[in-house]
Amino acid sequence: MTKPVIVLGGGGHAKVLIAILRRLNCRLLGIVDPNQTIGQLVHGLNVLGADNAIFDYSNTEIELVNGVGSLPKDKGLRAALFNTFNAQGYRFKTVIDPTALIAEDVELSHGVQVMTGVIIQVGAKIAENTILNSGAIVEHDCRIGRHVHIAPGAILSGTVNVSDHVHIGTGATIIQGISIGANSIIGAGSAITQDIAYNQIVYPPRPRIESIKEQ
Ligand code: JB2
Repeated sequence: MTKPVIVLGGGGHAKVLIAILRRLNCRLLGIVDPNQTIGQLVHGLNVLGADNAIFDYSNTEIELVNGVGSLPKDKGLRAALFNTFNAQGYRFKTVIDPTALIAEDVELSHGVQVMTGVIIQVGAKIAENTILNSGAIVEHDCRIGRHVHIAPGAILSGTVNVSDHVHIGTGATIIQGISIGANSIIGAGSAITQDIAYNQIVYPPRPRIESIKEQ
């Protein structure tokens, strides 16, 4: 039987995860968030307190869901929460939206979050605490590291290698066989056709914007 769940964080990412967890009929104990008031309802769940409220439950009786998301330059908290509670023996639930299409042999480590409409093709391996956000496509034999965020609608062609702590922005496209070095940020809408080293930021071309002349 699946264990009851506590969600860390009460913001936008948590809201989407809670909707998925409800579709999966998970038993939700509440939210922990240092910036919310104990007893308040957030996304329909009771706020249990700050993160130390987790210790009211043993690591064998509950699972955690990391509802703190990540932004390109603000990825540290999500990874830190995962590492802290993982080191205390708590297990982070692997969340898979029922609409995701996942090939049979795909390997998902614990705490991976596969959001609505994601496609993961044969031979892909996704490491812990990574988010594959709504509508992302991860093609065959990709390797995705830990604490990665693949934002909505991003497309990774076959055999792409993504190292730890990478952010791949909304709608970015990575062609086959490319490697993205750890901690790098691929801007939304980028088309990546060459390897990207460690700790780089890729800025895509900006759209040109002009006012429409009055007739
Ligand atoms: O130490 C903490 C802590 N610090 C801030 N522990 C816990 N458990 N929660 C913490 N928080 C809470 O995280 C904040 O009080 C807030 O409720 C939440 C962050 O919410 P926000 O909506 O700002 O961001 P997010 O992480 O849910 O979503 C980001 O990442 C997603 C993947 C957003 O950029 C989304 O647009 C994006 N889809």
